[in-house]
Amino acid sequence: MSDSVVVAGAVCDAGRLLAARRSAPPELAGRWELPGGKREPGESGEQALVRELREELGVEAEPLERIPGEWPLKPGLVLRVWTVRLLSGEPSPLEDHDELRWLAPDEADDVDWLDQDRPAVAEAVRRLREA
Ligand code: DCM
Repeated sequence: MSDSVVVAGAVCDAGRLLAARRSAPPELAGRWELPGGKREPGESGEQALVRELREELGVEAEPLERIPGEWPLKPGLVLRVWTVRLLSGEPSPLEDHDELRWLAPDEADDVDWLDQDRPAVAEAVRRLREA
């Protein structure tokens, strides 16, 4: 059986990256992540990401490019990440998060990212610096 997929967005706007602080479960609460969630049956990764960002942040967003790689979360579950552009709305922590921060590249290490998100965050920040 193929792995289940968690999709997450490196949401970039005005040269900054969006970080979201998890409110649950207890072992992850307080750590920061790229917002996203589990892909559902029948969805593409991009479709799942658009849905998750709508539900969690209340925004309409467009996945741009997949960040190469895939990071294991637990057996049978992997994380995939896309760069994302906001189309409309101002992100707010509607679901799963209790705080959001827009980080400039030099601020990217100011928050305690989930370990599994760190490679994708580093790549997104590298792209922000180049842009
Ligand atoms: N997850 C992660 N990194 C992200 C988003 C999610 O490691 N950027 C993990 C946390 C959970 C699982 O994926 O173990 C499912 O996420 P959620 O609870 O948000 O659906």
